Amino acid sequence: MDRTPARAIGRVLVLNGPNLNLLGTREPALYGSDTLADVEKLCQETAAAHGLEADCRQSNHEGALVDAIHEARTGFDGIVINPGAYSHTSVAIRDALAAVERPVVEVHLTNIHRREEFRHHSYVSGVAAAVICGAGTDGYVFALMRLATLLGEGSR
Ligand code: DHK
Repeated sequence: MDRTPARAIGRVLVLNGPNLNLLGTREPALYGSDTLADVEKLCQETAAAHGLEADCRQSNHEGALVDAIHEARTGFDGIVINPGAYSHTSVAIRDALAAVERPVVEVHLTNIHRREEFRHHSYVSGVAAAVICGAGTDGYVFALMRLATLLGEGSR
């Protein structure tokens, strides 16, 4: 089925958190060999194919991620976020996402539930419309597809 909408349905912020700038060289057995640039290219292409415009950002700093999320209050219709290790620690990022009132899809490259126990809980999951983990970089594709569906439904 061709799910490509005839017109743009929204702008999406794709946010990657700490250490994800090292993708490709960081523990490749866990996180794969694709670089952050590869992931961002994949996100741009997927977004375009689903009628979305993606703005991809990465930061190692919690406050910078909070600031970027706040920008979504006026500039974006939805958020894809891999909060990295902040998933497991950051009430500030969770609160920022809740404040923005935009659909959020949380992505983890790895299956956090098969890893150390401290990774099993994510503060972000409670404010996410969907959570995708363990699908590698495909997770970003699934996340953008889900946002396209949610935003398309919202515009009908
Ligand atoms: C990425 C990280 O950097 C870790 O801290 C998380 C997540 C898992 C991922 O799988 O993408 O625990």
